[in-house]
Amino acid sequence: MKRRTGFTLAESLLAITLLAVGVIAITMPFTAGAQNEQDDVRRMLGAALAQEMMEEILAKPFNDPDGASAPGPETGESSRAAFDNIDDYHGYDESAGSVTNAYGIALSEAAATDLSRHVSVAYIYVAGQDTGESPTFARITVEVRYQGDELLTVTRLKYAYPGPGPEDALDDDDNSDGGDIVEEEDA
Ligand SMILES: [Ca+2]
Ligand SMILES: [Ca+2]
Repeated sequence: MKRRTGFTLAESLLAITLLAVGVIAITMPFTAGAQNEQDDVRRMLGAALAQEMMEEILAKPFNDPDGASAPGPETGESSRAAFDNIDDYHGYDESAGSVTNAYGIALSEAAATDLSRHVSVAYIYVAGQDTGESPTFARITVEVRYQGDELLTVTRLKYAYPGPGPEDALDDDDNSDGGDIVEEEDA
């Protein structure tokens, strides 16, 4: 009878395979955990960026100080710093790498790489409203994208109390800045 020493090739391969499976099984939870952490950090940052932009927009008057305003900037409002009412932000986009705060300082966070920010503002009428009147609701949407795909979107409705337009205002005691904010956050 032939005396057996060592392992056959098949046995060695099986042992290597089992070891490899074991190593993968041990390593995967760690890499998956790190990946989840990255995703969480990015998501948290994205939420902060969306919120920050929303607050900046909501701090602006509903109506343009000069009167008529359409979604998008008016003549002379060529930069974000010159926006003077909510709907001027319509169509405002910051591509990846150029997300800046309200002071014009670019975000240098590594987690912000590949994040971009997009704003749309639309006037809407709710049921029962006279569509012949100036709209009193604006829907503001701030979307943060990661590598071009939606990461999260924050939407709010801003209500402007109907009242004298800016051209009729005699002083700063003007109630056109509205209230009643409804927020929908899509996570
Ligand atoms: Ca304006
Ligand atoms: Ca405008």
